[in-house]
Amino acid sequence: SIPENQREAWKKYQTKGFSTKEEFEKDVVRHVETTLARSMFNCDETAAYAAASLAFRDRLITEWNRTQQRQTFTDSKRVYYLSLEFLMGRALDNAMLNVGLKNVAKEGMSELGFRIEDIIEQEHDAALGNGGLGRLAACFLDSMASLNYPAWGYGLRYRYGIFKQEIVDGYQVEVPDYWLDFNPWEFPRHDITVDIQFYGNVRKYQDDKGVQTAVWEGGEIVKATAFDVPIPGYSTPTTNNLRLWSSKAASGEFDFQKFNSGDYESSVADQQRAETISAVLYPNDNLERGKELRLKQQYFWVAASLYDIVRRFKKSKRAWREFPDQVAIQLNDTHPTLAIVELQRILIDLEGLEWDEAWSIVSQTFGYTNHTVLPEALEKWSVPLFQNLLPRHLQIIYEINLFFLQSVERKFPKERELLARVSIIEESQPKMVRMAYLAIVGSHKVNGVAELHSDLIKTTIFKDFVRIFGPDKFTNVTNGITPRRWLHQANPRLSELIASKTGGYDFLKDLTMLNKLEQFADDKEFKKEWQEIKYANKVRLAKHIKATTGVTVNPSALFDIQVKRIHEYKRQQMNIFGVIHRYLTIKAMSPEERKKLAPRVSIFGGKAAPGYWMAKTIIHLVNSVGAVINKDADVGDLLKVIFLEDYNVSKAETIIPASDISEHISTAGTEASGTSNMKFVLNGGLIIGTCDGANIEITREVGENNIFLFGNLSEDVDELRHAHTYGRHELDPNLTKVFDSIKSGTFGDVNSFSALIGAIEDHGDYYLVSDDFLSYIQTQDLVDQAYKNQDEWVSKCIISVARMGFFSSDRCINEYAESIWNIEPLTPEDGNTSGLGK
Ligand code: RUG
Repeated sequence: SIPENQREAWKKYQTKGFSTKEEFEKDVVRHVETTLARSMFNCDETAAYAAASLAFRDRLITEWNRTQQRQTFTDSKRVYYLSLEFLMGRALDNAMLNVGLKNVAKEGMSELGFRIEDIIEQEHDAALGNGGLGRLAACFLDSMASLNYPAWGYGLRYRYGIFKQEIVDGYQVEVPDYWLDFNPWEFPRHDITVDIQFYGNVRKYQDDKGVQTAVWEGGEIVKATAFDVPIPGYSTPTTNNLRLWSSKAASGEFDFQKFNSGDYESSVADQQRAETISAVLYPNDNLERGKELRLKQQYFWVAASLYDIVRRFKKSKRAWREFPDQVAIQLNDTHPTLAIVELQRILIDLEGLEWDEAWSIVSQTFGYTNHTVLPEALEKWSVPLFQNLLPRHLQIIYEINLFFLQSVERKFPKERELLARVSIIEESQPKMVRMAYLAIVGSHKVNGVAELHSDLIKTTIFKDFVRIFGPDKFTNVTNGITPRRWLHQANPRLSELIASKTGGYDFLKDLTMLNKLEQFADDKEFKKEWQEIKYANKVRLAKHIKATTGVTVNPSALFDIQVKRIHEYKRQQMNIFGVIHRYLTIKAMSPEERKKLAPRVSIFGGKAAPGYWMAKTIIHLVNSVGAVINKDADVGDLLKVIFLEDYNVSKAETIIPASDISEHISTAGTEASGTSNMKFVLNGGLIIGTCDGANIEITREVGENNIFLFGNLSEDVDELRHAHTYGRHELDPNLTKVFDSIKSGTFGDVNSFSALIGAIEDHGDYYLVSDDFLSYIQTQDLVDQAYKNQDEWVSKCIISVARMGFFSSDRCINEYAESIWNIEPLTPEDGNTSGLGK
């Protein structure tokens, strides 16, 4: 306990952070002059960004401390969100808006001689993720803090996030993204470290009472160090924590003995090997490659996180059986599944609990979110690799499997094949550990991320498990997005207009309030303002296009956008084939017909995994088509094709508000949810899409008249694929014409694109491009017609935005909290921090 006089002194000098413009300026100047050792004479925009960020960081960390104290003091149940990816984007703008001091900062910076917009642009995206899965985790952090949930994120602090994409001669080139050069948003916690063990072997021995104990010995130790990133809630003092782990050699800096003996190279080898673990994010989206380093990353991160979680729980001195009342852990996909095994290991090997008691605690603690049904994305690890890297964990997995299979056998005694089907160990050559099955067996709830997806996992990949555990274990939580970043930050003018009609900015905390907009769907004045905002956003994007590609696009044209990871299942190839079809159609049109056509700009963006050759070919084709069409004076403004380099979160904030129509055109049943579909509609754009993922629920909310749906349904996919395999596959004639033009060399070297065409013509058209092509181009014609009637179009957009309330990640987090985590918000008034330290 702290004596009263000391307490007073602490309180008196407690950091509070600025709240007025003057205080802000004072903090900025202090940081420029002391932290950065510069002055007004050499403070450039980078230094100004750094100082402004540090001023905000000071504020955040004060609230961060209070939030953590409140959570500890009230001893409330916490949720831990384990994700290998957090695609955070930029922090400064978000922090300014969430704490409600952007105007203060804007005026303050202006008095110091800087434009806030230029300062924001200095920040490097924190790009610790590939795509939807990582961005979802970032939206969840924002919602958990905004709703005052006691929640922590745990991840890896990659030295290199997702690579930077450059387009050179139409091809993707990957460049390393060293984002940590200067990062004012993280706090290194050199005092919070965990030793993580790898390799070695397991010795079993019996004590005097005949109890068997396993000891994991030998091998290699790597040190995990914590780096904390404050996560400010919107319009609340709650500031949560994202803890990222960084790896270092446990033995210190380097081997001095080797160094002294002149063996310089191997003196640093241990250090380098250890640092490799958190060095780089695997750049695959929806693909697992089974590399040892990836498994090492997974164990390193979950072991450090669990050590931390258990250490925090043990401070409360509660009995172990209370663990699930205090701790909920959500597994973002199967990447953190080892956490299940690690907790069981801690409880039985280190804490001495009986297997059954331990297992009951473990399985009540975890929830597992599945994000894909694609077979290539379902994680499996080879047993020999596991045996070598994590020998004790493999034993525990075998034991978990044994008890699980015994229970299945008791329930379904006559079904031998069922046992093989659901076994966590696949009897292949080599044997494999099926991580999704382990995640299901070790969790109390399993959820999919959109209704169709959650139904599909129950009827396909996890069908047997529904029989075994019953349907209640499986649930759906449809994804959501944070309206703070994806409306207020990305589209401030639209946010302001909405606020003017809905009674202030409360809609950012309760997105269902958007429904008040529906009454303005026919309001002339309102529609005019709405259109002006969209146009201004398109002008902003047109400028970006000009600056980055040199191509001039007309902001009055229909902006048709598909930005997301490049993947065959997402079907960017169908989009570009559609563009070629449009080009050929325009070329064949009379001048009179051309006059009736709505000019279009087809915009693509997204990264291909470096080893995904077909995806890279799609990028090459888009660029090759653009190079021809954009130079064709005969076509002029009627059609332009743009590939935007290096799509990332901050670019998305410029691109998404500028869309008229966006494309979400995956083969039905393949896109688990999609979240950019929600972002585009929230920003007043319409969608052309398939009946897939969250498109289905978006349709239900906005109404069928306000979305352009096309294509085969997921229930027809198997039959169509079967038909292709057995030779009844006739290509759509429109697509054949497109292929003919590519084959004739219209878009450059024919051979470059032969695999792309071959996949459809000769190899079964797995993604059903040909089957959906006619429906796609016909629906694009409907888009053209609809766009010509601007008055109706704008009404559709307003009605759609008004009905998007459901897709807030706040709704989503409340569902997780209630139906999976069983946690309550801890609002700042709840926590009486005055007795802290007593
Ligand atoms: O592909 C899915 C998206 O459909 C989904 O919206 C997103 C968030 O739930 O997750 C994506 N995903 C799935 N990313 N990686 C995987 C498989 O590991």
